[in-house]
Amino acid sequence: MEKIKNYINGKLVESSSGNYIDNYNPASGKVYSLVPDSNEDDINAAVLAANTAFQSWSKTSKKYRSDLLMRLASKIEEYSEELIIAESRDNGKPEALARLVDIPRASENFRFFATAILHFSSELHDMDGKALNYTLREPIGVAACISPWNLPLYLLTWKIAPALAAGNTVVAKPSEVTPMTAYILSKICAEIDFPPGVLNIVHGIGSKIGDFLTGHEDTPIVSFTGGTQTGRHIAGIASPMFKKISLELGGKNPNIVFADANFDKAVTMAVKAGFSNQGQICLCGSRLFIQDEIYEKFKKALLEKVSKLKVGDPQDDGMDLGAVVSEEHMNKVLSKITQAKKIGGNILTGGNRKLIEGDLLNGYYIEPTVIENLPFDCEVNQEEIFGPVLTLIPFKDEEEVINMANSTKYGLSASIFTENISKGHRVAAAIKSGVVWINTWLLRDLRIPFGGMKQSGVGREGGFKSLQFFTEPKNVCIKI
Ligand code: TXE
Repeated sequence: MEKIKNYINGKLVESSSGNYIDNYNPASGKVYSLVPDSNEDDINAAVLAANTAFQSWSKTSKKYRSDLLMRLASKIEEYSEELIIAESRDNGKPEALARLVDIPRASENFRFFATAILHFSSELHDMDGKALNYTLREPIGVAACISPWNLPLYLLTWKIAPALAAGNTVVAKPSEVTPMTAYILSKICAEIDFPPGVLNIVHGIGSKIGDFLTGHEDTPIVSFTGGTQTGRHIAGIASPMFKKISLELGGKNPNIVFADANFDKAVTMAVKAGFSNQGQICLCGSRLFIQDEIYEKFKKALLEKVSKLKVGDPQDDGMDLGAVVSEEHMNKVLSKITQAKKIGGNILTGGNRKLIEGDLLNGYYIEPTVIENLPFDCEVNQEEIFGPVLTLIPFKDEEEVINMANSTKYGLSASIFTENISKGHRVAAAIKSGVVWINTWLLRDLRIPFGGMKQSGVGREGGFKSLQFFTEPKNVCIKI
C-alpha cells in the first residue's frame, strides 16, 4: 500500500513517529494508502526549514520566483491525468469534475500569482511637495497554510501560490482526509529541485498537529480554509499572538429566484449550485428561495432535473455526482436529513444513502435530496450541511426574502435571479455576504476580493488582496 510522505526541506520523508493513518477511497469505502501521522517534531522541522529558507527566498527577485512558479504550473499540467485520477480517488468527486475544475485551477493558481507579483505595486502619498511617503510591501516569514478536503489541490494552491510569490516560505497542512494530490505536488517539487525549505508539506491529523503549526512562534501568518468551528479555534490561538490571519469558513448560501427570472437558466443554475461536488463547496446555494407565483412550476422543473442526476462510480464520465468524502461525513449529512424529516420536512426526492452493487457497495453515496416545508429559521436551514441537500423556501416579496436570506450566522455568497436589473442591484446591496452573483453562480474572477462576512470568515483573498495579505506594509516618510 502506498505510503505518503511529508515534504520537508526539499526531501520526501517519513513522519518522525513512523506511524500512519488510513486513507480511504470514498468511492469504495476501502483503505488504499497511508498518511503520515505527524507530530510536533515534524512541524518543528518544517518550520525550521521554512524559516531558514526565508532568509534567501525573501531576497530573490520577483522574476525569479515568478519563473519558478510558472515551472510548477507547467509541471502540474504535465502530470494532470495522474492528479485528476488521484483527486477523484481521494475525495470521491467525479473524475470529470476534477478534469474540468480542480486540476486546471491548481495550475492556474500558480500562473495567476506568478504573473500578479510582477504587476504588484504599492502606494505613494505626497504631502504637497513637503514630504513623500512611500509604502514598502515586504514578505513576512513562514506562512502556515491549512486547507480542507472539498477542493484539495485547488484550495491548497490558492494559498501557497500567493504566499510564495510574495516572498514568504510555507508550511502547508493539507486535509488528512485528502492528502494525495498535495503529496504528488511535493514529488513534483522534488523533481524540479524546488529550493529546499521554501515549500514544506506536513501531513497529519488537524486536531493533533494544527495547534503546533498555528501557535508556533515562527509562523507569523496563518491562512485557513475549513469549518467555522475550526476557524474559531485557530483564531483563538493565533490572534493573541498578533498573527496575520485569513479565515475562509463555512456558508449557508441563499439562492434567490424571483418570478421574473429567466426560468430555464435559474432552474439549471439551482441544480448546479445545489449539487456540484456533491454539495461540498462552501459556495453551494443550499437554500433555494423561490417566489410564490412560480413556486410550484419551479419545483416541478427542478425535480425533473434532479431526478435525472446520475450518482455513482466517480471514474465513470456519465456520473454527475460521486461519493461524499468520508463515512463520517456521509453519516453527518444523513443525520441532517433525518432531522429535517422529524421536524416536518417533506422529502421531495432522495433522502437516502445510495448503495451501488458490486465493488463500490461500501462507498459513501447519497441521493441528491430536495426538501420543502421547513421553517427558514430551523437548524437545517441555518447550519451548513455540506452535502447534496437542497431546501426549498417560498417567499412573498423582496423584503421577506432579504430577511430570510440574511437570517443565518453565515455570509459567504448569494445568488439572485431576476431580469429586473434594478431589483438585482437593490437585493445585492441588501444581502450580507462577501460575494453576490446576479443571474449566475460560481463565476469566479481570480482578481476579486473573495471571502465572507459574519461567521463565514475574516479577511479577503484573491488577486492583489492575497498579495497584500501575504506582505507587511511599511511606510517610509521623507522630508523634502
Ligand atoms: O473541517 P476542518 P472538517 C465544514 C463542513 C464540514 C465541517 C467539518 O460543514 O462538515 O466543516 O469538516 C485542519 N488546527 N467545511 O472537520 O476540521 C484539518 O486537518 C489547525 C467547510 O473536515 O475545518 C483540515 O486540514 N488545523 C469548508 C482543515 O483544518 C486544523 C471545507 C479543515 O478541516 C485543526 C471543509 C486545528 N485545531 C469543511 N483541526 C468550506 N467552507 O470550504 C483541523 N484542522
